[in-house]
Amino acid sequence: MNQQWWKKSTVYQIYPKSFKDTTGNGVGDINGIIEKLDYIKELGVDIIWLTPIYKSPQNDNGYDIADYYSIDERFGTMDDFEKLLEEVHRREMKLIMDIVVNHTSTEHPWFQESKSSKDNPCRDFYIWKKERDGNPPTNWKSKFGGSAWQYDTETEEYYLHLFDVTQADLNWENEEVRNRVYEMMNYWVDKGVDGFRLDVINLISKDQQFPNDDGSVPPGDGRKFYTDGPRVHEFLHEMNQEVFKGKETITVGEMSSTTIDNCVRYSNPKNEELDMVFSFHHLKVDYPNGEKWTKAPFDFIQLKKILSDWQVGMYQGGGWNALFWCNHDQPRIVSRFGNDKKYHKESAKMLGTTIHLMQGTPYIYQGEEIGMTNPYFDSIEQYRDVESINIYQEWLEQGGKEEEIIEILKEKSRDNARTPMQWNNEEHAGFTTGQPWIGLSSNYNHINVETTLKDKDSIFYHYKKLIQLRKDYDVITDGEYQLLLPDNPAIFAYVRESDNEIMLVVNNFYEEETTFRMPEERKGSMKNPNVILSNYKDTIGDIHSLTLRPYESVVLY
Ligand code: TEU
Repeated sequence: MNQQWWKKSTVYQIYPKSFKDTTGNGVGDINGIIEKLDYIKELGVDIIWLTPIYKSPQNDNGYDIADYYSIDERFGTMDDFEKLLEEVHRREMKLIMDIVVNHTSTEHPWFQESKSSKDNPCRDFYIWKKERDGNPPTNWKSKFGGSAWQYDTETEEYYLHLFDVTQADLNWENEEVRNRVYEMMNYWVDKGVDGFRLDVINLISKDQQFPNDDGSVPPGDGRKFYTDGPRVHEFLHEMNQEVFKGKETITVGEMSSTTIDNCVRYSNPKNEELDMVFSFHHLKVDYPNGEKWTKAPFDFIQLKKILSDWQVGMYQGGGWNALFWCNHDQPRIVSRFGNDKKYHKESAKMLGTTIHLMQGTPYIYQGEEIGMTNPYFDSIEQYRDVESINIYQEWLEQGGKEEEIIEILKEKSRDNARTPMQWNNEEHAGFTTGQPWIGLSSNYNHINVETTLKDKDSIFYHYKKLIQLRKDYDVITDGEYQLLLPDNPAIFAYVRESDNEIMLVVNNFYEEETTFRMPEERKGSMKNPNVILSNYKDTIGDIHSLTLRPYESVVLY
């Protein structure tokens, strides 16, 4: 098998808690996934990524692992998992696990030991520090609000938690920690899993000086002292040698606030670190001045620039991108950069086309393929996510109005992605026969899998074509990328080109009709191209002047 078999593959992300419940307890489970494997196969994807299903108190929906070696009973048993793996393989798909090794749950036995006394052999598995002049060791902020340090009254020191207070950061400087992590990963590889998505993996190496983040305006949150930190490449190379080398695994690192240069290093095969990376800059174009908790339109020119810079930078450096709009932390893309009402279908397809025909490996998040939308929850009681609940409380404490934060959560909350998968138009969209752990969007009567599969013109079949195009046209995987009309305020157009192939992708990101005109220097580069994909029944005009209706998307080859 080709070593880089995943270059022509597409990944489907499952958030088990919201996928399919078979027990009636309102929480999705492994057997629910098994039940729906034929549906996933029908889409044409090659790889399934499962978000964490290990034993966990679920304070952050499984990203707080209490035992890396067992399956949380809410999701099923190890036998169920093994059955799932077998069924996935039987359908000639692959399965990758989500591994969270920047931190563990504070319920993990390592942490319990570590916390028990200063001379416990596991003390150094985590990052413990003394107070500094009556304050926490540094002024770093937790990503979920408040200080990143928590005081422990018994041993009179603070431990670091970049995320929730129940997610303690592991000390990667400790060799024993690293060895235990690799050993655990090998356990899953030996079981037959095909790879890993590595949670916030570029945060594992902290600046050992632990400096305060002062001097910038507004003051920093500390991220510069642990993002792509001093030893991160060394640690990932070591992990590669210990776990992945010589195997046909696929690895994707989730990279918080990273840079192109670092991502080239992480994913260029020569360095033997990871296979590909998720970066998030393109999903911050609606965070004015870096602020997530505000309502703002997205900056379209910036969106084009960021995606294009990554395309070019990674191509030139020999790195590899993971391509995505959606995951369990992001609002639904059709509600965010599309139009989830009047142009639901058109805009969902247009967005799919824009991202899938770039260079990299595309990821589809459950429900994206049917155009699931944000649910627009309007009361805090409907939210479940620790991040949303924390920001709501912080907002009120600081004198903000409740209506304001609710309006912001409707757009930005991670729960927007976590509502149950919409299978049909029966009660709770066929997700559960019980009470779902989180509410559903009211639009499941018409946006659901059953309806989508009956409609040959649905978003689902458009995604299916995109997946197939990547297999059929080498230029999608190998060609160079060039952005056209960078300053055009409505059109996202790019060319993919190799020695003997050329593909033009033209997308209207807005509701108003507009015209794509081929830039002078590009005229004549394509002879008699054919439309190979579109989201309208016909095309108006030709390659030199193309009329684009609302959210129209045309691919010429
Ligand atoms: O997310 C890491 C991350 O940095 C974000 O996408 C995060 O959700 C965002 O900054 C919040 O505003 C990963 C997981 O995907 C996420 O679900 C976990 O909560 C987080 O790590 C901690 O493990």
